[in-house]
Formats: sequence, C-alpha cells, structure tokens
Amino acid sequence: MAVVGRACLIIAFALTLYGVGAAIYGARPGNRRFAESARRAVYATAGLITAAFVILEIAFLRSDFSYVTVSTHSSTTTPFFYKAADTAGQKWDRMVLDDSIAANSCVAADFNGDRKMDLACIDAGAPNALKWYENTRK
Ligand SMILES: [Ca+2]
Repeated sequence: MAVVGRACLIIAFALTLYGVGAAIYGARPGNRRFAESARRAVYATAGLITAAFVILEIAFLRSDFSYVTVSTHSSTTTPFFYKAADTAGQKWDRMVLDDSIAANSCVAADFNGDRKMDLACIDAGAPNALKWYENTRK
C-alpha cells in the first residue's frame, strides 16, 4: 500500500505541474482545450491526494509502522480515538480513566511485563493511595 500511496503523490505532483502549465497556456485565445484539460487535472489531482490520504489513515488505524508518518506520530498504546483525532499528533482529547482520585505523579510503564504500557498514579488527596491502571487492550 505504501507504494500505491507514494505513486499517487508523485502522479498528483506531476499532474499539478501539468495543470499549471496547461492553465497558463489555455488562458491564451484559441487554447480553450488546454484550459479544460487543466481543470480536469485539478480533479484528478484531488482524487489522487484523497486516495493517498485514505491509505495513510488506514495505516494509522492498523498501526502499520512501516510508514514513517505513522511510526513518528502513533504507537500501539495510543487509544483508537486518538489516532483519528489528528494525524499530525498535535491535538489530543481528554480521557478520564478514574474520576475518584486526584491523579498526581503518574508514570506510564509496562508493570506486569505483558508488553503493553500501563499507568500508575498517586492520589493527591489523603490517604495518597497508589493506583495501577492495567492496560487490558488486546
Ligand atoms: Ca502491561
């Protein structure tokens, strides 16, 4: 799929260059066919970029780390809805794990050795209980 996505972007880039040239040439009197061709190049470019975007989104949802963008902006411990929130990894949604404590000094680590990140937090209120949130995601 990465090859297909890359091909879509390369062809889209070539079509963009063609479209700009065809639009400039088509603006001259008597070259209406080139202006029409430039318009079609824009539609084709939009379709190719959309296809490349869909391929990248599928890679995010499948945690396919062969994609550089996925490997630098996602992880297997990232909840599903985080992945769909922002492909650039700049926007985050708040997720309440436990509203019964005032979580303080949280640490993420694999505490039970099952290769999935867990979370441990200390309650800021008395009696300063330590809570461990095991990641039970399959
Ligand atoms: Ca674990």
